[in-house]
Amino acid sequence: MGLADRRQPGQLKREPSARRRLLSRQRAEGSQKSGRKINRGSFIMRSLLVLALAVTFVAAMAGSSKPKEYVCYRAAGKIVIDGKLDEPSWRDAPATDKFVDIEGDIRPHPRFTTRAKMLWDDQYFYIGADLEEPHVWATLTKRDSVIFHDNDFEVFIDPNGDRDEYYELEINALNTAWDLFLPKPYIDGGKAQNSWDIAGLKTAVEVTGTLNDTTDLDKGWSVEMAIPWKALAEYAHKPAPPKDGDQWRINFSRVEWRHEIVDGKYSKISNTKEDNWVWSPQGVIDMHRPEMWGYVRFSTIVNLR
Ligand SMILES: [Ca+2]
Ligand SMILES: [Ca+2]
Ligand SMILES: [Ca+2]
Ligand SMILES: [Ca+2]
Repeated sequence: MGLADRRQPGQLKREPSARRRLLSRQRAEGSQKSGRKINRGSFIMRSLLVLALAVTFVAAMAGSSKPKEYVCYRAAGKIVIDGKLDEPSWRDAPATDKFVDIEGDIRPHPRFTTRAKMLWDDQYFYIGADLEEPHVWATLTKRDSVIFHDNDFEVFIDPNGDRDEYYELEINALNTAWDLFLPKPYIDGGKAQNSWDIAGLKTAVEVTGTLNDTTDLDKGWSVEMAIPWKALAEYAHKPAPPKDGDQWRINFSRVEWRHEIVDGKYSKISNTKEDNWVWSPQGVIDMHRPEMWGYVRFSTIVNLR
């Protein structure tokens, strides 16, 4: 999801509808009481009460999108980047909460489960993800293609959490990567630098099922990545590798398109919007709001059973 503008129209449409729901609720509350004789004082009191309820409602909505948190432990031994998250360190690494809709709890729960894990050592920041998916398919094979045009898994990293100078990495089930650097978010006039590559990046995908085969149902796919600290250090303005207890801002997203099968091949249903499922809800259909991302706290503890 590199392009913010493809999501902003949806956001603009939805916000007024939330306001409409609130207003109609207030009107409904008012009409239930319209039969009673009321004096001016109680009308003002009731208005204040409605206002207080509205403020509480808005505060509750804001509270529901509190950024997620994750403790990233050190890896014990070698992590082989083969797409299989079967090393002991992965086995014992905590899984994130299940991903939710990018807008949070106001939208339906994702149709398929997604969870991520993180690990680190002196050389790499490791990210693993499991994506439930009955139809694993992908088409893009060229590095730095617009990968979210396929179903994908996406990583966003802002080491010092200042909203500027952050990294994005997207990958599809063919293990094609799109890595880019954002000097600042699109809404602040930022322009993506696709030519920025993560030097030494290692990624792999494991499909549990069959890729691009429409005749069966799959279990899903998993992603395994090793991102060199050396590459992340470039615009980190923080130690990379991190120190014990350091916190970075990070979020993960998964783009999922509705498909149909045409002549035995997967194809996107035209004029349908993609689903965006994320770890830490953004509240709006835009991943490029780094202030909404989750927190990863790095620990020097090796967390093995
Ligand atoms: Ca592995
Ligand atoms: Ca930054
Ligand atoms: Ca690139
Ligand atoms: Ca298949």
